Amino acid sequence: MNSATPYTEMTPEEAASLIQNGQTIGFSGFTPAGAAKAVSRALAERAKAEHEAGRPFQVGVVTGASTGQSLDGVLAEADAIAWRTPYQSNGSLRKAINEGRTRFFDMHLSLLQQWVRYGFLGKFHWAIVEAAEVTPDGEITLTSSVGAANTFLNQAEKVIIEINRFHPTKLYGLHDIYEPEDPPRRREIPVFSVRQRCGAPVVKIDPSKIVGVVYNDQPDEVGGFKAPDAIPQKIGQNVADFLAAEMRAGRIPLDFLPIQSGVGNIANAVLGAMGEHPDIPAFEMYSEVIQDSVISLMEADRIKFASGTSLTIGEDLMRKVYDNFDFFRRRMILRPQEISNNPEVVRRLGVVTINTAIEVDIFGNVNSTHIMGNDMMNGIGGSGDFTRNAYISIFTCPSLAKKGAISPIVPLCSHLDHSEHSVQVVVTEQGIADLRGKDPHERALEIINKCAHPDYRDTLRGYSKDVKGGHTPQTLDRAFAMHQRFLETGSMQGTEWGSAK
Ligand code: 0RQ
Repeated sequence: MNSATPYTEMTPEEAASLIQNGQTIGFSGFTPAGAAKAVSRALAERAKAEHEAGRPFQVGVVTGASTGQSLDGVLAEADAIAWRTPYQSNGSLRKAINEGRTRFFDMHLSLLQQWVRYGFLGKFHWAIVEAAEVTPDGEITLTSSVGAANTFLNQAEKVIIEINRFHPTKLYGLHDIYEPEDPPRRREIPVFSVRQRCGAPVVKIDPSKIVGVVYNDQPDEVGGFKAPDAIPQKIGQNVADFLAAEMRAGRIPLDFLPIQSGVGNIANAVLGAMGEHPDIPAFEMYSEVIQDSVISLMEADRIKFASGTSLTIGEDLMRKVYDNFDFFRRRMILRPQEISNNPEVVRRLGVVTINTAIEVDIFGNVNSTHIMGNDMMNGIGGSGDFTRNAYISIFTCPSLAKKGAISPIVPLCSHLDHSEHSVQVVVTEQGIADLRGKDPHERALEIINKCAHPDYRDTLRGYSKDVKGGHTPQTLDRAFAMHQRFLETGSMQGTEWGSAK
């Protein structure tokens, strides 16, 4: 026991020794803010030792979303993950998934917590959660994310808390923890404005479930952003111009609407361009990830408030936020992912959603997750939660990938995440395709002429040239000819259609 709390203080190794082969663990962590890091490292070492002794050792790993090297990375490298859900982005784990060594199933992030409560994912033996503080009566102040941590803490049989001293206890009050009732007793989610709180600042659990507390001081493993190069900047400019034009046309209110933006360099550039646009007023975000550009736009008073589930910012910026926390505390809320991504709330608040696609087809279907139909990239994340329920849904991507060998605009997506019914606007550095109110023929022309790279426009136009009749000018035996050409030659350039069979 330690003098400050009634909990047993453990080393990460002692905590890891309690976990058994075949058990399921809910870890805190979201892109990869607030991820548990110490026990997972020790667990990877334990798995390696067990494997060397000829014994099987693998666990089920469930998180909020992606985590860093200290969780997904080391566990995947130790071949310790039997199955995993939802979103991930670690290279070693991606390899294990695509080689069939780890079973991965992809989920909408807003569904995860209720699936855990409904029992759809089986029993949760452990919750391993990073915290800034835990009181003797079981009140837990989380760190830089909420994700699904509150549900793991409530549902798991046993709990290990990683107190991370990098994060100050003054984080108390940043989080808004609300867990809805399950059907048929569920009521409306009581969030009627971006900044409205509806829950508690802490997760409260039965303290007798906490079998140990581990101490750590490692910051979040958040990758840095590249200074945006010309292509993401132009995409960002196009999105900002589109939204300003929608406002001028009276289709977005003059006091604007909340914005959701995905993760990555394009998303960062889009927010930067919106922040600089003279016609876009200071706005609010109802998003899942609060990333680097949001912080500088808050300081410049261009973003008034951000509601998310994670504060995914680099170490230096995080120190700056903590140094000036009175300023930021008044401008941010971190909520559970089932609330930050909640379809009901997204639809109610009128969120304008901006996400990045891997592939978009000429009819407006989007692939966010797979490379050439086979390999998993990261997962659908929250893109489906937001897109399907958006006021306006926007997808961005560059018009070329892999130095021009790939056109992300294709005749038919090699995997489908968002259908033409949910996708309203596509933006590349070439231009803006507004698909609203257009039939499949019009959509195809709009996307090819406005968004495809000029090097691929004739090829894409040729795809439908022989189609006679039908509502959608699709030719099944040619639909993947561009992909096939890439797989055979290393480039989609020079795809020829031949005559349709
Ligand atoms: O590969 O790094 O080897 O060159 O895909 O592409 O352009 O670096 O873009 O990092 O923004 O990721 C969709 C994956 C984009 C991400 C995706 C290759 C490309 C590169 C990555 P290299 P970029 P980003 C909220 C919203 C789904 C979840 C989501 C994502 C690599 O945004 O995971 O939206 N989204 N969540 O070269 C083959 C193509 C390609 C291609 C790109 N057509 N074919 N390779 N690449 N297009 C956040 C959360 O939910 C947590």
